[in-house]
Amino acid sequence: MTLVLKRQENMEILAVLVGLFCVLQSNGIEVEALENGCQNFQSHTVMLQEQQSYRSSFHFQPPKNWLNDPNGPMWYKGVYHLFYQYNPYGAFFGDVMIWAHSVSHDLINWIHLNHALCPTEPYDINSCWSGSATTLPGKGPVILYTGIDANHCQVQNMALPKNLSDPLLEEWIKFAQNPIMTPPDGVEGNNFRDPTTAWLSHDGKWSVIIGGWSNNQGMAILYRSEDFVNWTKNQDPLYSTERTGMWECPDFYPVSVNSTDGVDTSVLNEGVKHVMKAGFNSHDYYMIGTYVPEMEKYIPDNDFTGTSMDLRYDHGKFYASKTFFDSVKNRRILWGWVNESDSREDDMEKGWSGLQSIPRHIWLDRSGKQLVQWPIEEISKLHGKKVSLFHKKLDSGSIFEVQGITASQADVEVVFELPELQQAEFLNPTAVDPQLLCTDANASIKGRLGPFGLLTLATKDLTEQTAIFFRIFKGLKGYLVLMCSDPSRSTLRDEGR
Ligand code: DQQ
Repeated sequence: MTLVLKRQENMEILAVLVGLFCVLQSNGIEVEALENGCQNFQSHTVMLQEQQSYRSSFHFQPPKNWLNDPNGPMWYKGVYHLFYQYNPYGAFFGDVMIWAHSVSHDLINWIHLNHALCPTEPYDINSCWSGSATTLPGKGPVILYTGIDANHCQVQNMALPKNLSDPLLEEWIKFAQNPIMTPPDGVEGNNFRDPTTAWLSHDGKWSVIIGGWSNNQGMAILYRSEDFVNWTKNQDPLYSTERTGMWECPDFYPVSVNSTDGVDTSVLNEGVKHVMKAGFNSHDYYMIGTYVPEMEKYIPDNDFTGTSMDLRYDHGKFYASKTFFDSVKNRRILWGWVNESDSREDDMEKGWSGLQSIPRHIWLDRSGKQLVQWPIEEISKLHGKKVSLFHKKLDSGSIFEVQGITASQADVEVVFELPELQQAEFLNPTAVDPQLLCTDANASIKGRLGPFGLLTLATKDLTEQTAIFFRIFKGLKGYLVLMCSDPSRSTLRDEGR
């Protein structure tokens, strides 16, 4: 091709070329200064509030469209960052998913920024799927994410901030040598995704796990690196099991054995145990155990069983979650995607789908056998009018209306006192699936002690209601409280859904 240009035009073109392709040094890692291409994916039109009667205002949501997994949560230079899977084209999971980006000073009030990562390159042209952020000591944050490449194969890519002095980290640059990991032998191109936050191991090398499925086993595929750029697959996964499906969005982190404080992801000492979380069958399951870096093995106290007895973060709508260590308040924070149950048609009509859970402080229970979670303390910023009631007697079959609350969202603290527990029915939780018990014995079925609880979002005639109810049982070692919700009458529009 011959370019015949006047001198001035020629200079402009040169300037454009330099702007697009110059090579930068960021974090000491060489990156390609490509425009991130997100200009083509911005979606700014905002729906009117009155059209959105069931829209949440406590939880994190973009102004419109589909949201799923939280990605790369972190704190940097005074600012909390949340990236998330987003479809810029509508309220449905799309063929082209991107990383949207929001920032906050308190994890409650958020500002939506321009999108961070969009499909532009052969290694992510069909979507930028989930991943995590790692802060390299003395250098700054790096994102690892899954790209869906031109052959629809899942590969792992890296992106770095364009300007480390920008606390908002508004612009991200993809690494020139992406992809940095491709599916290893034995792992198919659709079973290799969702890199975790990496950690510095005993030998000074970085470790990261990728969710996978191979040989009928769900697994945490382990990669190691000296420089965060060149990654080698460890011979064996950090953990694998035949009892689960493909692992999505794994998470791996230490928890303190004697404190509710969080610990940074690379901490390894006598005072911590390690949590391994994996998403499969649409739920997030976890194990507590010991990480043995010399053997590159994770040894859980109790292996996954593939049954309902496996530990779950949440028994409601909560998936693809991710934690991060908040160094400001020394705590570990859990985010999860609240994947609603509306139909695709309803989602399209309302113009949005999905929200992020209220961020939760998460720590190891004193028993060492399970995790404990609680909404972060900043949630008190959302509290408005307080309604208090004391000493109300609930007779069998009676309903008592709490007056003074007109909002569709309320944070409720309630204490029920039961005068008599002796008559509770016996329940052996290892023989009965409590989850099924909630569904089978919905809120309308009477037991000896329960159901009692709250009817939320109820119409005056109670034809529409969402029951949150409790039943008490006698267990093998004491009393058991079963907490359930019954969404079967939560909308009149599509009864029984
Ligand atoms: N969602 C992402 C995947 C991940 C899945 C795509 C989990 O990376 O495995 O949006 O919800």
